[in-house]
Amino acid sequence: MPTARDCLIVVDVQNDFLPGGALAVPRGDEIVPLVGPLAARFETVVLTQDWHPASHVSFATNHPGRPPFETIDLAYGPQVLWPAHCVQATPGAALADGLDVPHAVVILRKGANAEVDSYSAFREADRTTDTGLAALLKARGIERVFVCGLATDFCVAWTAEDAAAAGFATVVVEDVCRAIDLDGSLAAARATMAAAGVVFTTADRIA
Ligand code: VGL
Ligand code: ZN
Repeated sequence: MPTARDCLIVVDVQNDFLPGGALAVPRGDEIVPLVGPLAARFETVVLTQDWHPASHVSFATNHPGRPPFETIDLAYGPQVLWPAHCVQATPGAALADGLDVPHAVVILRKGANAEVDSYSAFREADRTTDTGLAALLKARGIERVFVCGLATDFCVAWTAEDAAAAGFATVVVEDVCRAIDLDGSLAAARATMAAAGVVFTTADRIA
């Protein structure tokens, strides 16, 4: 059973990442009803929301001639170009209907800087700009972070890796995640997470 020193981060369970959305994660809808019962076991729950301006650097539409899902090199490293998604205050950016976490204490919006992507809830893709989340969790006495949500191989993975790097014991609740799986990105993300000390579990094991 999670204690007061555990927290759950629910990553990007937003309309644009569900089937029919702008950047649909296959079977992403399946996790929506699983999040509420999982979150109910945690006193501290953080929701994240991908929250981009229309001019965001990760949107293929902002790179004329470049198709979505191609990778380009930016000053801070490789960047996958995505279909425009989770544009601030649009219906696609809204948290999914049926996401039932009334006791969430923080909704962290990320990716608002037009020039830098932010898969992780802890820092932007330049790997330097801190969101302040680690300090917030530490101030609340959190020592272990569980992560679930969308997508396993991007925002969940980067969030989990950064949680581990920030000194939290980090656990990914794998059955309450779904992946985009672009060119082997899921297997790569699993390996990178494991190398960072992240461990994996399933919701039924968090009694
Ligand atoms: C995500 C790609 C672009 C995610 C966000 O939530 O995993 N992936 N923006
Ligand atoms: Zn995004």
